[in-house]
Amino acid sequence: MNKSEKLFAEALKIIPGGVNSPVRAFKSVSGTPPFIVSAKGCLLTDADGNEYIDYIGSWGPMILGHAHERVTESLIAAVRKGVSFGAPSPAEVELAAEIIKRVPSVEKVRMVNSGTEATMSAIRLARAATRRDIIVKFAGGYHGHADSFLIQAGSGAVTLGIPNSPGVTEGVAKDTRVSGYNDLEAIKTIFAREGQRIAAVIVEPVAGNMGTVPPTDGFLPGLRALCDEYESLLIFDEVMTGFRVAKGGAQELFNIKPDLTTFGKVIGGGLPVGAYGGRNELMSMIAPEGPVYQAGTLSGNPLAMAAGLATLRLLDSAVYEKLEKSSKSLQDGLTKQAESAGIPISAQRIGSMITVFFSQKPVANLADASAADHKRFGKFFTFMLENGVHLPPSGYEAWFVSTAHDETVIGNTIDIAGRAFESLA
Ligand code: KE4
Repeated sequence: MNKSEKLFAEALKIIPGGVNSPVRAFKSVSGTPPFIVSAKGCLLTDADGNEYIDYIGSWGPMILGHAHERVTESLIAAVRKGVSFGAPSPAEVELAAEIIKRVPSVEKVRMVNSGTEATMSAIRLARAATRRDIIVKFAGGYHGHADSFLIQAGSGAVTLGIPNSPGVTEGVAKDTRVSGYNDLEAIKTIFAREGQRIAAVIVEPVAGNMGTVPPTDGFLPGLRALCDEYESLLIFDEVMTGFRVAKGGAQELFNIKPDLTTFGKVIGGGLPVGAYGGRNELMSMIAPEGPVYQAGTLSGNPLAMAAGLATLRLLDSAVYEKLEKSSKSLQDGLTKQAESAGIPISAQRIGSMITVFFSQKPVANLADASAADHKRFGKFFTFMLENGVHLPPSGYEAWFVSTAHDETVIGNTIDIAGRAFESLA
């Protein structure tokens, strides 16, 4: 047994599934997850000294690559000043201002400790503001593991085949409706039937948890119009897309103004973080300004604020131009290699979020994503890992390109993928 295998055997005895988040367990691909001991730039190093080009990117946060000098310096400086005060600190105000500067629909923002906390708080606020109970989500949409969302959920839930988790009570599930992503007619039917009871629609403006699935033209504007018509709130879950797909997130890219937005990942630069925000009239309902209670011991933690600030402040337009170029060349290269190997794929991308579906046709929703060949993805994943490229270990996830993935790294990835596709032919 190598070191990762020994560590996994040990972990399996004392941690559920040997991991602290299910999707890391390689359940839908074969083999033992490498235990990572360090990372720099676009490279991961495991306990046995193997190096991998990393496309997990910590599931989104590492847009500047791992251990970026400026982020590391900010973090070390913050650590030296003490790690948590339980009192307001200047960095919280600075990060709130940075988010608001980039996202015009957000006038006030509250920091929390994860994307899950952000989305569960946003729907509590939406229910309070509208005095309605029903939340509409989309099949394959993943908004963290709060009860209301574990109904036909994506990411690890769909990967493990438990999109509807045990432990979620009928009482909770009854207030969640699930519609089809990119299917405007379906959600119009739900609204026609019970629109007066719908507090909010929560949507990933670019789905990233059933693989990368862009919104079709008209889908997001259609959701905006429906919410306006029935006075429901539109929540953009930008935990993954926020500051990832554009400087102002997906709402800038698609020019849609949601009522509430949730954030995570990039705004913490790899430290535990989440946030939710919107117009003042809504956010002023949050305690202690208003009656909607939400709290957190480590919310606004100085370390997460320092890493998030350092990251956001480096994300200028030039970074997004660079990411667009490198991610497009990866997408084009993968498509060409698969074509020459005679392997049908749909390489789908928005910005630096990309997914290769082993599918004859484009993937527009969860049914399409589920119909893709996930066994073939498993084989592809294993070939890539054995040849030094660590993809997310599920066909239902987005790969992330960082500014540290330079032309040479992208070229190497494409070459290895070419051999991987050949091995599948
Ligand atoms: P966290 O609670 O994991 O910080 O955020 C939940 C969440 C909410 N909304 C969106 C759009 C998300 O993508 C996520 C979390 N993303 C997954 C990756 N697909 C986290 C990976 C994991 O669960 O380990």
